[in-house]
Amino acid sequence: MTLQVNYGPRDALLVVDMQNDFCEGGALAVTGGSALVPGINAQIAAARDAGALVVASRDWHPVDHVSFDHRGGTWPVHCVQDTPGAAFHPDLALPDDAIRVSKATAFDADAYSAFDATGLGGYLRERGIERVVICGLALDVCVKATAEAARREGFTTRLLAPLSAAVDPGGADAVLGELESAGVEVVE
Ligand code: VGL
Ligand code: ZN
Repeated sequence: MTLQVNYGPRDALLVVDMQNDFCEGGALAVTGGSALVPGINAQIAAARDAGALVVASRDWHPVDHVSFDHRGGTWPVHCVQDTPGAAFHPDLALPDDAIRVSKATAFDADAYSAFDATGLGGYLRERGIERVVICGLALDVCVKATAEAARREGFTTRLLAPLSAAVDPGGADAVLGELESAGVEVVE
């Protein structure tokens, strides 16, 4: 599926958490995760050709992070800093000059949005970015939180729904509805 987005220099493509642990075979695998890679690579290439900024976030937890179930959290151990599971998917074609944003790096706090305690919003404004185009994983967790935060930060926000997948696929339609209500332009 080729999604036509007319990128320009005031756009940022924000690829959320395309990491091994969220893809098939990973610790917190999202069904359909790996299959998103070719389509996301096409968006990266289109964004880059048009002079848009390419940003990739990654979930980047310390060992014994508060979100892990053995610490009373909700998730299995995943995306531990510098482990293979935390690495970007090997086929993700991230240019060398793409901006990498690590989130949820504190022992005692989780963060689902790529804007949460990262300074990303201010950085994008400094770069003159007005619109954020979002894809990646997981639709019902970090993609949702990131899209909502992008709106709150004042960016025009577009979600490329076919280039995202949910931990709970049954809840995906409800998530898309909530995002539309929050002012996110959802491309289906
Ligand atoms: C995520 C669960 C836990 C995500 C991160 O990136 O969607 N999901 N941590
Ligand atoms: Zn996490």
